[in-house]
Amino acid sequence: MHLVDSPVSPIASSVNRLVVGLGATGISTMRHLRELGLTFSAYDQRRPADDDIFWENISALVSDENLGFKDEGVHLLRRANVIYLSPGVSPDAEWLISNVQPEVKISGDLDLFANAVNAPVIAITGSNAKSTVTTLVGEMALESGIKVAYGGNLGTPMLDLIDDDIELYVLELSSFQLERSDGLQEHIACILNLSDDHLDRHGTMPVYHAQKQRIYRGAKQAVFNRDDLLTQPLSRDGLAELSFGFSKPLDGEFGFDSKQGSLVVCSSTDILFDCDKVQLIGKHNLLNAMAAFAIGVAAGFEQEAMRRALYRFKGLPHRSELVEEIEGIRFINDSKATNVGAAIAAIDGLSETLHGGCIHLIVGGVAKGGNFEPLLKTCLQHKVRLLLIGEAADKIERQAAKILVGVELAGAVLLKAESLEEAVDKAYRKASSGDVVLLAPACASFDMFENYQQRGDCFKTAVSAIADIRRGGFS
Ligand code: UMA
Ligand code: ADP
Repeated sequence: MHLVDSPVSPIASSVNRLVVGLGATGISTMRHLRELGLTFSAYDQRRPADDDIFWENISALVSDENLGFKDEGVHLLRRANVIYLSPGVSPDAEWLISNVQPEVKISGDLDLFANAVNAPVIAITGSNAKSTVTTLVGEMALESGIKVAYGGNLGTPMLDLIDDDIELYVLELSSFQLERSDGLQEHIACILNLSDDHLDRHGTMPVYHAQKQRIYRGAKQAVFNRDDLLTQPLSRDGLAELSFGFSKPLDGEFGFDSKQGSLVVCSSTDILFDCDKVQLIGKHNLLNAMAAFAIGVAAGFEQEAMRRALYRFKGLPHRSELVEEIEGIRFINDSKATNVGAAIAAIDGLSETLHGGCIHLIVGGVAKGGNFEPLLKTCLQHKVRLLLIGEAADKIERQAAKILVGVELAGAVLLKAESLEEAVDKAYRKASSGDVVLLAPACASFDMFENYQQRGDCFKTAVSAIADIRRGGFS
């Protein structure tokens, strides 16, 4: 099985193409192949219910005999020479490997996208902050008057963005999308940060790191985080580089500085923006704004337009989102913190706004192979009380028992809750003015919720219920 550089040409008419995984990516891939006039079959391990909206989308795209599900569809796998694999399907899955020909080429929507577009592409990846930075870069481009389309892992499948009028594409790319791609050409590429994530799928950090590094293949310009060595391009042949980071910038770097007592972001000595005017919460988000600015400068956007877009950007829902302030306690929804690195960034980012207050951190869910020790160590550096929820609660408790040994507050530092509502309630009862109740679960949500949005909405509802009671004067 070949992930790259297969001798099979995907556009040859004799090729048996198969789209595997019929979610958002699979449907957009089929639409794209049809527009190119290419034939294909389609396969999914799960057969949607008869009344599922799926059937409305699919009937116009592929005939019944070229559509297969579960065991009845594996003959389609056996005859395929090129497979367009959806990001959620692992190329190492036993059911896939045991049914495909050894010479099959595994590809994905990114290769089709790279072949189809003529306009420049900005590609952004990282363990965290991809959606925030991609959206901000997209908004900055729009404000600069550029006809831009942005999406990818962010939501709109990249093949659905393609349009002849588009002058610039901004793509959020996941390790899953990069894993099965030969690379983009002529683009600006950025890795924002790298920490443990998706290790249940990639196995080890070096493998995950290698998948992320693929973003730099064929790029002209790399933008990376100089505080995070793993984001730096491993291969630097002919690649221009720009870095961003927390430190004061040297020549050609982006960083923080202080001007007349205010925190500013500079490139070398040029002031780019004033941090006080940014509406996003937390220093980690200022770093994200800096990364977006660095990408925008590399792409030649107008600086004044970038500032306008940045100053009005309030951030995406479920990312360090202030829900309510009740009796001086801020309730912040960071449900999108689905891994340990994100939760650490959320805590570190907030710490400067605390002025001695405590963070009541609601954490837990599906661990995805993550190790919570770095998060627990961060909790020790700040005043953090933990409220554990979901599947990972026992694992976190076990790791905490080792790390929090001897901590004076041990009994009060860690509480368990059966539900998110109960965790919010317990956190509120322990909190006092100046504290923050933070939902940053460091885990996926699937044990208790459909997705991170539903988890964030549940948090907001629980907080609103407390606010209503307080406003109504009940206790
Ligand atoms: N399927 C199988 N076998 C499997 C796994 C899945 O047959 O082993 C089938 C499912 O039955 C389903 C289809 O594949 O019908 C789903 O495919 P998919 O999981 O690739 O999902 P899509 O709907 O195509 O969404 C994907 C991304 N999902 C994943 O990477 C898991 C979306 O990112 C992305 O927005 C979308 O393409 C458009 O580009 C989501 C995500 O969670 C938000 N991404 C991860 C993340 O951000 O951490 C990487
Ligand atoms: P992604 O698309 O990579 O998941 P998002 O923009 O949706 O990125 O943000 C996800 C989470 O990442 C946020 O909820 C926050 O907890 C965390 N985060 C935001 N900025 C940073 C950063 N600079 N470094 C690490 N984690 C971050």
